[in-house]
Order: sequence, then C-alpha cells, then structure tokens
Amino acid sequence: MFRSVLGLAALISCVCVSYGFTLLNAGGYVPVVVNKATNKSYYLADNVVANFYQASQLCKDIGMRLVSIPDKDVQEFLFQTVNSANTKTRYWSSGTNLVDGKNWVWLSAVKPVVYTDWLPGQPDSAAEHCIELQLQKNKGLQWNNYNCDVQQNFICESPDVDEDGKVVANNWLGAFADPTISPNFPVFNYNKNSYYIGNQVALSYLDASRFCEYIGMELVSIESNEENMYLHKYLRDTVAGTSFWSGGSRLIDGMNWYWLPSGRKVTYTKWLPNEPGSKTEHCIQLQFQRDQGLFWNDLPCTNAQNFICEAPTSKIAQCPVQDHQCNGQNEHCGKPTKQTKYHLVKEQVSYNSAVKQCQDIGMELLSIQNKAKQIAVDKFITESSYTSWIWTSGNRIADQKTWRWLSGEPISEFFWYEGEPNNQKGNEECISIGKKTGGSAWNDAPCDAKNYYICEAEEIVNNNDNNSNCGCQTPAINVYIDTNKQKEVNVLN
Ligand SMILES: [Ca+2]
Ligand SMILES: [Ca+2]
Ligand SMILES: [Ca+2]
Ligand SMILES: [Ca+2]
Repeated sequence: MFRSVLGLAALISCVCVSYGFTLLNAGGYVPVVVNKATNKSYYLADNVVANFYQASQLCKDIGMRLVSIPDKDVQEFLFQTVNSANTKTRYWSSGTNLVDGKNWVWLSAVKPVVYTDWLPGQPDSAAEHCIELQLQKNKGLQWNNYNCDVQQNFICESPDVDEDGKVVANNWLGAFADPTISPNFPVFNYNKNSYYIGNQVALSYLDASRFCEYIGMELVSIESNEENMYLHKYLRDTVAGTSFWSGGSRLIDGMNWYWLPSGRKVTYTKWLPNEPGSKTEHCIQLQFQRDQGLFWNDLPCTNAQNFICEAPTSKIAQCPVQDHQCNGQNEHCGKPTKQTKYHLVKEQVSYNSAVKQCQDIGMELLSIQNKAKQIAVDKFITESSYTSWIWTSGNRIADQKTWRWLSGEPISEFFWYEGEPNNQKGNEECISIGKKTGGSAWNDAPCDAKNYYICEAEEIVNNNDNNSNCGCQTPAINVYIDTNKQKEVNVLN
C-alpha cells in the first residue's frame, strides 16, 4: 500500500539536507542544464507527465521548482535548450492566473509576469489558467494559456539563492500585501492567521493541497467552533462559493480523521446529520449553507471542489495508528505525549528576521516561559558546540518597558547574566541567550544585532516503550495520485 508512484518520495530527506546542482534521484542523478549567465539550472521533465499541480510538487521533491521566465534572456536560453533536446514540445511553466483569476504570475518565483512571449491569439479562453510553453521547432518556445488539469511534460528550475548559496524562501505573505503582484488576491485574516479562498477552479483534494503549498499555505484545519463560524461569516459576506475542500482526511488509515497538512487529529467537528458516511469517502468537504452555517461532509477525495487554504500551522509528528512494538512496559506506553521540538539555525540574522524565518518553517522563535523550559534550553544549548549569541522571542519593543514573549505574554521569570539587563547602548530591547557554566543566561541586546536563533514547535510523539527506545519516527507524509489508476496512493516514509 505504501509506495511512491513516481519513485521520488524517497529523496525528500536527502534533498532537504543539501541542495546542489547535482540532484540525487531514486536511480541516479537528475540531469540538469546550467545557464552560465545566471547560474540557474533547469531540468526538462521529458520522461514524466503531470498536471500543473503535480508538476509543481515533483519539481519541489527534487529540490527545484516549476520554471519561471523573468526576461527575454531566460526565454532564449530555454528555447535553445528545448530546441536542442529535440524530444518533447509542450511543457508546463509556473505561470498562472489561478491566484485571483485575472493576473498572470510566476507562482514559483512569486513575481508578476512582465516579459511575455505569447503565441498569436493567446491568451484566449478564460477557462485556461496555466501557461504552457510550446516549442515551434527552430523558431521559438512560445506561450499558450491552457487547461491546468492536462497531463504533460514540464520544466523545473533551481530556486533563487543568496550570495552564500542559501535558498531564498518565497515571501507569499508579503506578496499578499503587494498590489502590483496580485491586486485581487482573495485572502483574509482571522485570529492572527491568513486564509485564502480558492474559488477559481475546482480541484481534487490532493491538487488543492498542492496549490495551497504552492502559495506558501496549506489546506485549512478548522479546529474550533469560532474558526468554523468565522469562515462561514466570511463566505456569507463575500459570496465566494458553496463547496470547498478542507485539509481534513482519513487517507492515512481509512479510519481516523486528521488535519493532514499538520498531522493533528480532528477533535472539533461540525458534521452534517448522518455524516461521515460511506467508508470510501476519505476527505472533508465544507458545505456552505447561507442561513445555517458551514457544515462538514466526507466525500471521495478525487471529486473536484473549490478549497480553502490557511497559512501554515504548527506541524505534529503523528505516529501510525497501529503500534505493534509497544509491549505495555510503562504507563505512558502507546500514549501520545506532547513535547517541544527545538531547531537551532546557525545563521546570523536580526531579531525581526529570526521571528519571520521561524514562522516561514511553521515554527515560532523560542520563548522561555518558566524554569522548566529554561532547564530544557540549557540542556539543548550545552549539548551544542558553538558559542554565538542566540535570539529568543523576548523583547520590550511594544512600550520599551515590559518584557514580553512573542505571544504578548509578559515575562514573569528572568534568567539574566549578572549585570544584565544593562541597556548598554540605550537600545537593547531584545533578549538573546548565551552559554555560561552549567547552562545558559540572558542578555538584553539591540534588536538589529545579528545572532543565531532557535525556533520551536510542539510535537506529539507516541511514547511507545522507553526501554527499547521504539518511539515513533516523524513520518513524512506524501500522498501522490497514481496517474495510471486515478486513485490515491499513500506514501509514508
Ligand atoms: Ca489558450
Ligand atoms: Ca485553523
Ligand atoms: Ca458523505
Ligand atoms: Ca546587555
């Protein structure tokens, strides 16, 4: 049951660790062509066909992204490359107007389409939302807007990197706010999170999930009555549609409902009467009823629906439901327990960048709310081998007086170095931590100083059996559509 249809899931872990221009493939290397002028590399996916959404995921799985064409030089390079490859003639790019139904953007690069090379008469049909590149042998590689569901070849490109060769993360939340990129972006905020209504096209659950990821979001998890009511109210006020995918599904084991993007279990529910019904219906559809509310129904995941995305929520490692290794040797055996996961980033950035960069990876900048947490951080820091200062989220930016964590909660217990906080330069409003004998301590520092930082997130681990150390690994869950059989195939690795 668990297999990777296209043989690509297995590389996710290696690709994440080190990105280079030679990419590991399941059976060897991904052959890339390097544009010497820009140092970007390109992969012509000549041996696999995929729709626009799947193509985006497949590029991502090999550490690349669907191609963007910022200018004439890149266009010319791609034309020469495809023309001399002499194999296929039609390829997906990342160009689309799906985001708001009007404006063409390079979805991978989060940039508006400025330079264009449309075929005569294109773009034409308003129902064709994605840009394909068509080779006109020895003449050009011209563009056509086309039905995004069509399965065809595609071109991946290496992501943008900074001077140090580090991949530059796309800033979709910034793009939401930039009217030159997408003036009609249907995004709104509730309870500090952003939501996007995907009502330009109807997609399968998995393609909808891919689209949300494409714009730096994930299919929505509805985890309280307030959130469900807010979504209903927004849909009622905007008349945005009546039927949407959420991120809820029981694809993993056919029984238990999870918010698949995060791995969290579905606890709050708003099922319609007599739902969930058929065991073959594995994904949660949201039904908008104007005067009644937003109700849930399970549906086959291959049905085409509009969808709702949400900015990334914290991720949880969820064990497979069946635990065969637990022998009941301790009281917590088999019971999921919460723990905090820390992630140290050895990159020197300002306080604000640290806050943002943690959020970009679905985590939060470290807060140390109590003594127990300080001890845990001591241990984490003592076990590491560097001596740089590290940002916490503690600051007194709001009123220059009260020290608070990122959540706004005032700090009640302090673990300063002796002589700190000293507000040495009169602008020390952010809290960093450093090593000291037997642990760590705090210093107030200027927020624009450049320090390492620690991101944190809560995760749930199954405490199977402390003695045999058989705790669950964090599964990377990828679900691919078997394009030959048109059904979902789960991949757990
Ligand atoms: Ca067309
Ligand atoms: Ca949510
Ligand atoms: Ca149903
Ligand atoms: Ca200081």
